[in-house]
Amino acid sequence: MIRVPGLPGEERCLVMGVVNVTPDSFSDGGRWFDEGTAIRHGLELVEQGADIVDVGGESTRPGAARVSLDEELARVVPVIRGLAREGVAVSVDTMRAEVANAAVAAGARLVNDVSGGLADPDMPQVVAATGVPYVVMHWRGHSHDMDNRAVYADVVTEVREELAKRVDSVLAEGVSPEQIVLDPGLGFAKNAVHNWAVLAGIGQLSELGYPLLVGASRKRFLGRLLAGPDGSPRPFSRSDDATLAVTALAAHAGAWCVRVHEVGPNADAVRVAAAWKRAES
Ligand code: PMM
Repeated sequence: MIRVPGLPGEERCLVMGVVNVTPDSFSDGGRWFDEGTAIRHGLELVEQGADIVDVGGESTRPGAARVSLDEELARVVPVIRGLAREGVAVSVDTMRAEVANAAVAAGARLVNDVSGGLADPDMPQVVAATGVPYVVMHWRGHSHDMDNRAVYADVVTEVREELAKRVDSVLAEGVSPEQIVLDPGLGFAKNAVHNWAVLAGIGQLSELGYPLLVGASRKRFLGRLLAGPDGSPRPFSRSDDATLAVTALAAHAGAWCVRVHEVGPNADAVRVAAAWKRAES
């Protein structure tokens, strides 16, 4: 099992808490936008049981436009430095090599790249040089048109093949196999049917031989599943219990880490899944 330096070596699924330093993120945009609030929120997440705090400065919600490099750096670096100083295992959620580099220099211990190295050709080499764990997510293009790319004949097979290609590519750029974590990218160029198929296919994706990260928290497919009688999706703020159910099932299916907004109950859920698994063996 891959280790983020400084984490306890528990045999359970890890919990990554989300701090979006953005005015417009998927479900928490604007809430942690100033530096002090973002750092305080990150520390709260650790108190609630987060093993890793994921700091992002660019929204990836469907349709989102990109922010400039300078803006992204200004958003994330001070927050990462502040949290790292407190001993928090921080990951940086970025598609940009320069941001990843600055983040690691500021104390980040993991790079979470939703584009899996596709958005910035320099990313794999930068990650290789830092030696930190690298989340390679399945991605087919930027948020402004990713919904148009949600076309598959067999989503699990295609996600698996596309991730395998990304792995080959980042390995060729010098990333070591021990650094790699894979993520099927729920909601990224995937509709609800695709997301459920991918979750049910966690076992097949695990066969690639790398730890898996799952990011279902507050995503649109959960709101749609829980739609009211009139068909209107459940708002993000009331889909956290559904996230919890996905966490328990994903952890039991062998996920290495879940990325969530509401840490406390998810930290409980991964312990339940671990106890269940232990009793099975
Ligand atoms: N989802 C979002 C952002 N970053 N990173 C990984 N590795 N996996 C994800 O599924 C993922 C991510 C979008 O969600 P948010 O806007 O609520 O943070």
